Amino acid sequence: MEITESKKLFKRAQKVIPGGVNSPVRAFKAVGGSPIFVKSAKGAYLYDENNNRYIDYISSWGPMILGHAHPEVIDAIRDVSLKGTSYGIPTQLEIDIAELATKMVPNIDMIRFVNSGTEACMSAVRLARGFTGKSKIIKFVGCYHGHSDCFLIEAGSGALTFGTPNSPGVTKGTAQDTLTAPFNNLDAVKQLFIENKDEIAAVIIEPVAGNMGCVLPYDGFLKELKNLCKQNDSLLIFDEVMTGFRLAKGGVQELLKVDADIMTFGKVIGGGLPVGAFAARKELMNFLSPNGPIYQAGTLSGNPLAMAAGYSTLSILNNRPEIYHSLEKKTAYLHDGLNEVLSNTEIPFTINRLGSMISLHFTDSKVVDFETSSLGDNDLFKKYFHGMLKKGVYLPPSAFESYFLNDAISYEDLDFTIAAFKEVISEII
Ligand code: KE4
Repeated sequence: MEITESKKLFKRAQKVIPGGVNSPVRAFKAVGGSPIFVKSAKGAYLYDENNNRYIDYISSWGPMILGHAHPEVIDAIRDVSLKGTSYGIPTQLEIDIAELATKMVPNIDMIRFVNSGTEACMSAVRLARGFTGKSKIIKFVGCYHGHSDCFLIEAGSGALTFGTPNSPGVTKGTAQDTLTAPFNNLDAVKQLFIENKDEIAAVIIEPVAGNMGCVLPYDGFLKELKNLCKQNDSLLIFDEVMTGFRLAKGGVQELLKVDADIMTFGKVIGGGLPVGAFAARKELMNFLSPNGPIYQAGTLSGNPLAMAAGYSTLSILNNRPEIYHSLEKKTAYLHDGLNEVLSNTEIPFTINRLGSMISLHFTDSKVVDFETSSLGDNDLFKKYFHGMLKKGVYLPPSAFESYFLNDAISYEDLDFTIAAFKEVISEII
């Protein structure tokens, strides 16, 4: 498979864009090699600059749940664009999507739109800190909530287990207010509440994690977290940027029947345009400016094009909930196919899956947190990734990512993927 045009573009890009990309994971640093450059996409397929076709298993890291260039979404964007692209003045569209989102997601009365998942999570933490008057937050190792300073913290070695920056530019002052615990480890969270009594504003979690591969919460873990927050007058923030509107209409709160205090969204809610959002009961949301004292703002928040793409996507999902069942069945079919291929080899593996999120880990350990996710054979993953890419299957270019199926993927595409996987594995062993 020739990717000469992408290689030329990557060289050009690196002269004027740091690393040649506008988001690091795209540069293929975790898997090596030169990234492909996409010229167009339609349905389940990506087309690179050499016109190679790939079945897409990242769906733009989640947003394209309906598939690329869905006609109804494109029409909605086109229709709105003819009336102008941004006003910085309220529009009916913002009300329409806010009413729809608060109808689809349980346990929220109000929602504020922003422009990315990072902005949504950053604003949710400020809302929790402002509402509780407390400073510290607990996050989980391996969970990613965007690139706001307070999240770029890794497990500290300090006795108080507060974090240390995992990026230059993040100050020690910021890090001391972020505590970290291993995912699925309730005792560690209990200990943090004891050591930081009355100081913790919120616990923020990806309720089904997608940034260490797909990692599921233990039964009862999320409910216990909610109880701990309640007992300590802290708030529970579900970062549903990945899971929101993907795992169910109402996200993890609907699927796993557990309530949080603040929900954050991104990806699907924007239908492929830059949208994030955070939502809660009105008692909390009315603390936000201009009604309340907690400031949060954005020039392009509620942008009409983005609202049109999001509203069209959510409307289709709301009116056709059978899409979720279809995605679940297709992902289970893929799971079975990958399992079948690997079960006939000596290769250790674990497959984690929930709904249309799935990840393959080359370890025989159960993958339940970042530590166990790190046990995967990364060299083997790189060979797997490039082997599949050459056969026209585009997987996430990192072992620490979830795959995201879109509803345009057909069973023929899944059979093609499983057959390609069988060939790649036989070439590797
Ligand atoms: P954005 O700022 O990238 O829109 O959202 C940040 C974010 C917040 N919360 C969760 C659970 C997320 O997964 C993300 C972003 N996800 C990554 C994929 N692991 C986006 C891909 C990228 O960084 O390019």
